[in-house]
Amino acid sequence: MHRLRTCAARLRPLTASQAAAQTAGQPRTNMAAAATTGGTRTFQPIRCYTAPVASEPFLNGTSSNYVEEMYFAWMEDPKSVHKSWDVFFRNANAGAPPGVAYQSPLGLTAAAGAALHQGSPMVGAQPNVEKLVEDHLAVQSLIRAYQIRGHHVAQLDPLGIMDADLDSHVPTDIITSSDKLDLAVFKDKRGFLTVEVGGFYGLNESDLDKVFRLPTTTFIGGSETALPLKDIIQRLEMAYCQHIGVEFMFINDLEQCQWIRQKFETPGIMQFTPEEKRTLLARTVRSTRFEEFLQRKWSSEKRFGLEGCESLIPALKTLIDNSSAYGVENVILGMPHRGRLNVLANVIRKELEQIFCQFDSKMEAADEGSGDVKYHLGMYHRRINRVTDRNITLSLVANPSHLEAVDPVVQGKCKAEQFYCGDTEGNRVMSILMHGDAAFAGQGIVYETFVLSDLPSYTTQGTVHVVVNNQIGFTTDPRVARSSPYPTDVARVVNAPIFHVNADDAEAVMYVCKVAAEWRATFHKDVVVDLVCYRRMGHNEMDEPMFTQPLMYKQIKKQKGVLLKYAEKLIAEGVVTRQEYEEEIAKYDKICEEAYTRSKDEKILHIKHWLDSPWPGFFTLDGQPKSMTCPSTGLSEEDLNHIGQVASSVPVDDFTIHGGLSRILKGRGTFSHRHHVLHDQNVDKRICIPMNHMSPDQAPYTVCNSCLSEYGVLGFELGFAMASPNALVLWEAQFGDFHNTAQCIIDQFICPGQAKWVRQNGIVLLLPHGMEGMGPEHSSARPERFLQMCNDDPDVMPTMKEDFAVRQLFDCNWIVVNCSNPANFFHVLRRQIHAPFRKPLIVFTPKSLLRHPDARSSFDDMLPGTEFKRLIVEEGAAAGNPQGVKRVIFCTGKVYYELVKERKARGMEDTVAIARIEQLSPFPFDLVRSEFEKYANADLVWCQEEHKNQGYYDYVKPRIRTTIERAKPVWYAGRDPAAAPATGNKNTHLTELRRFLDTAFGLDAFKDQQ
Ligand SMILES: Cc1ncc(C[n+]2csc(CCOP(=O)(O)OP(=O)(O)O)c2C)c(N)n1
Ligand SMILES: [Mg+2]
Repeated sequence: MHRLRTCAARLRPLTASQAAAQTAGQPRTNMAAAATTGGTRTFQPIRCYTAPVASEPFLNGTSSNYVEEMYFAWMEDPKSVHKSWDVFFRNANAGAPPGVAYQSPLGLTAAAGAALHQGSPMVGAQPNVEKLVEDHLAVQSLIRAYQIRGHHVAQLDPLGIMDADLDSHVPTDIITSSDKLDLAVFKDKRGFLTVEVGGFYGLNESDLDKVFRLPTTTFIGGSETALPLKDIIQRLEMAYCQHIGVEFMFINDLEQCQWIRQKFETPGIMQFTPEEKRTLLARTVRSTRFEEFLQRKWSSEKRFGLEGCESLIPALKTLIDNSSAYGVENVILGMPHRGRLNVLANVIRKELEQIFCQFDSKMEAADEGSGDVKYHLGMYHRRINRVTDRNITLSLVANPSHLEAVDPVVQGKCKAEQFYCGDTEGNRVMSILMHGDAAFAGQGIVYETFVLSDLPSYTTQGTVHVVVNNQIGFTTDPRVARSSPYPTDVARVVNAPIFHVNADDAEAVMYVCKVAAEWRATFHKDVVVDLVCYRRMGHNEMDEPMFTQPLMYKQIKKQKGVLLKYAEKLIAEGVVTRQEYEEEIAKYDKICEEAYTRSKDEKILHIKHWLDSPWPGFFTLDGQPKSMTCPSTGLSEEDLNHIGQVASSVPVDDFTIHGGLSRILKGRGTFSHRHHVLHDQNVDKRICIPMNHMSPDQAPYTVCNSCLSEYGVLGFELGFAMASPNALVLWEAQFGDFHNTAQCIIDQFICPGQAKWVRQNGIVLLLPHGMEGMGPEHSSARPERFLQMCNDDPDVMPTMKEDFAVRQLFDCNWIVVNCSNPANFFHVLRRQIHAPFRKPLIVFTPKSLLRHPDARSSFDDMLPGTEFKRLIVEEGAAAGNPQGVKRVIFCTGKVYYELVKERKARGMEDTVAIARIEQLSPFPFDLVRSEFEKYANADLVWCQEEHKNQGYYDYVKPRIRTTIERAKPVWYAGRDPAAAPATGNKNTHLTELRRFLDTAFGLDAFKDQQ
């Protein structure tokens, strides 16, 4: 009923065409079409205007039918209704706001009555300041409406069939130049009366010529401070409703909003020199003809072509040129499959023959490893930027199929490059991330990456995001693929401006990219360029899109490509001649043909030519480690003492630390990671990292808290570690259990990264692990999963050579350890950097062992000459008399201490030997064998605290069997198989522990199984 009340105040007869349009359902018309046909805009049928409902007290409840009847009668003949209704409908028609339209018949003065008879509306008869103010406010609101919602009306879809925001309605508060400002009324489905636009502000046709003062929050005036309403509308349309849709009004910073308004509202701001236009055309030629060339030569090969979004190439080049002009020297790019080969060829400038030869299925691989498909490989290239004449390094980070997974990796690498060149402001190094529309909207890692964007330890000072928004994801229509209007809405969370642009308008694309580069250089914040385009072919070139998108593809078949459109425009403008255009095409086609001929000479594929992050000087020239030895990882006592002293001191003056922490630093408590950073108890955010006070020439030591993300943060750290072999990068999961929300980084990058992309990586994962009765989600870092992905062969006893231990490391895909004492942890971390190559290191780290009195090491175990122990042999009584030993228990990690305690309690020190496998993978075949051979009369048990289908058992058992040539069984003592990693019940936990310790020390426990 409120709808009736508020709308009835603005009644006006419908024109025939309006009435027809409204019954037909109100889609948003294409404005260009509306303008050319002279048609009026149509509107969403149901709109609720919130005017004061009590203003027209007689319009309530059941009176609506009566009012309608009166209204329609009045339309036919104003004299057929009572004077009071006549006054009301006339005033409403004239734009009187709710509450003013109605006047009591008793209040009708003679003058007013006379005025009515002359047909002058009341509001017109009383020109007053109030109306002036109201109209100005209305115009101000209108300007603001364009700034906020103009993008909903912009013509973004090159196909003209879908709305980029998935909503065909025009916002009620936007008046366009094709609108009739006269008010209109119609009945909606529920019988309510509602009105058309214009009425929203109480403006009408006669106001169009009135001049309004412009607020300071608009730049549409250029040098003028006031404009007629019709010019205001037209300029707002030019700024916000053509081929660019700007979404920015959610940014809560006035300066930034003003900056954007100025870039898009200033009349005539989008101007290009003929030179710029010709460059743009040449770039579009390259982009387009590259795909056409591939299609001609390899029509049945997958390449995930760029057809329909050829503007991506000039877009990226514009971003890079402009960023280079602002001082950027190094750009790290991440992108999915779509148009990747084109980006490699035309943006990064990979030699074309290197790209073409990859289509030859008979190419032999020169490098070890499994390699990857051509549209996943990375690339690094340093060259001169032709436009700015400055050096620029471009690297495209290799990525897996898993969409968006590379985003945080790119950010990490970018951060590292900034770090190594001291670029704290991000003036010299930047990242560009490309996205598909479906993936950008759907993948959570996109959000996780955005969340990192402004955090002190993770910011890269602004990323430019470019979305290839072809309005489809494989076969999925966006209307069932996302809940947000645009695929880019996720970026709003960090206040990034979003520039939607119709990718068939080459100059509009170039313009938004210029602005995006300038935005990043000015504010050092993220920005999104949304290239609204289409996909001319199927998802890949083999796919038939008509099966699933028949209507869209009917339109696509008719669609002229961007190159042709732009060439025709420039020819018409006289910027190029048809002949010049054709010569440009012929020139590039020739380049492709010649490269194609050369590509046939390429017989061997070198994946290392596709490295995204070279490590100059780290390897020999042919990419091999400089040695196959690893020096001792010990340190002198003096150094150890010094480090210990500084690390447990407060090396700055006037710094108050927590009393409890003083106790810990004096060695009377457990030191843990949180104690690396000291927080002043009196000054907010004042911190001190003692490890940075070791010596003047030390390497910087960074400890960072991160946002609560595993996928994003681990990806970031991996990217950081990728940039250089000389940093030790460690990522710790709060509990090992949580690493699996970063599973994609582990499965797609860390485990197989070197095999796929030849790039090594020395990242360290610290995963707290141990069964301590803390329930199913705080107990297991899932060793079984990491071990299952190790590439060493369980059934082959390796040949033992002198350098076996290092060579084994060199051959593995990652190292998995569980250190049972601090010295071994110390050594394994130092080995990461002392080794002549890099491998990821997975460490199951202790929890209760941090406080365990026996889990200690003396300096002796860390002095020069000492090193990481892959296996710690039995050193107690049993070792003194091996013949008397009845059982050898192999184990790893914390359970060792439970076993030792139990053995002591049972008085079995002479009969049971316990050996700790500290490096699970690569497996220490040699050391296990010698430990086994030492105890000739012993049976052999693998003991673990984890469940049988978890932990290490499935990994170690076949390897121990291979080592001992299956001479004896490998018995199992541990928890039974289970679905969950641990019980949540403390008693059950202890009962399970007791049970498997009984098995481990019951010398008859396996009798029945023999
Ligand atoms: C995480 C993930 N899930 C699913 C897929 C399978 N897949 C490959 S391409 C694609 C569609 C991607 O659509 P969009 O992001 O819009 O990119 P477009 O191919 O349209 O350029 C899908 C679902 C994938 N590669 N990665
Ligand atoms: Mg898509």
